[in-house]
Amino acid sequence: MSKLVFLSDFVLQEQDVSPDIAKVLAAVEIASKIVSHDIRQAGLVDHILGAQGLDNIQGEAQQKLDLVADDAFIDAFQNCGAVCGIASEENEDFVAFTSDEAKNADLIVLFDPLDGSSNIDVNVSIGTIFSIYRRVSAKGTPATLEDMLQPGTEQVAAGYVLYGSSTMLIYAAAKGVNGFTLDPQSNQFCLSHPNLLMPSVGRMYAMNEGNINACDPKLKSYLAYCQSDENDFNAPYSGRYIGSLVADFHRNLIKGGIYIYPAVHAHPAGRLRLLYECNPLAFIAEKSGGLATTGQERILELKPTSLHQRVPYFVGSKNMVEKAMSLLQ
Ligand code: AHM
Ligand code: MG
Repeated sequence: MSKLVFLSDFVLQEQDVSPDIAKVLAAVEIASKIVSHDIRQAGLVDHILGAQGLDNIQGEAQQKLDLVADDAFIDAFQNCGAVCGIASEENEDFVAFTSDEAKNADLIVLFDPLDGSSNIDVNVSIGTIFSIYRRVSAKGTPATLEDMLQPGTEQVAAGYVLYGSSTMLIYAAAKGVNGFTLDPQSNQFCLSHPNLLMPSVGRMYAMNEGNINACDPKLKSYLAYCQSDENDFNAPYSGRYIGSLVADFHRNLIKGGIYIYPAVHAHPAGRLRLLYECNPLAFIAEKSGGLATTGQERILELKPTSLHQRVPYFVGSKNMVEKAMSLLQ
């Protein structure tokens, strides 16, 4: 059997990652192992399953595990020595860390601590999504809102942890995308999916089709194309919608496919958050050869206007996203 390559060794030796990015990845490792462990015990211990009784800033019911994950990641970033501030989907405002070490740090992390939280109680895959930027404010001062509202093109790295049938960490940086699987025996993330490339077309489409009458009617032509014999495979694609973006995205990254969350009546600007969900996955998509747009514009070029901004989202295999866009014109 070939030697296992741990994430901690990989980032230092093969990816030429700066020491501060390595510290953030170490923080992601620590927090995601805590969350992964908690998820594996869900149902057996009290503090894991169910709603905790309050809504988050977006008016969505917070689950207990949303908060467990949020605390674990904030603690890890705060203590890693490389991050001056964070913003999380679960908190109304960003947090500028106050220690001298943090004020002198260079990195910002934006994250969704637990994506797909409506799936927590039903044992379906969920994940953590994160995005890393360099600050634009001066070192030695507290992080600012401007640091948080940078376009996705400024991301230095991004990734996600998928708590699925195994726990995986996907990490994308300038040189490409690599996947690591948490080995339960050693409790280490080990390189399992080197140099991931998203197929340019796949046989699967993911959209909440319950929304079909609540969105742009032109989308019906794209779904009809997916369901027809007239597409790239001359056979209907398969519909696959998990309802955890990170899990739907991961399947499409490996097998090829498209994920769509358009503007709908209930969410006129789209449902997914630009900073915590769309930008990091757009970065990973592009680094692996895929594409992410609003249906009109490239996601990574949007200039964020607020922390919890939502956008319509088309992400996945390049040819499929381009085809969907062509039918929306
Ligand atoms: P969350 O971050 O609160 O879990 O919300 C985002 C989730 C995505 O993971 C998922 O694709 C989508 O919302 C599901 O929405 P819907 O239930 O409207 O289909
Ligand atoms: Mg989410």
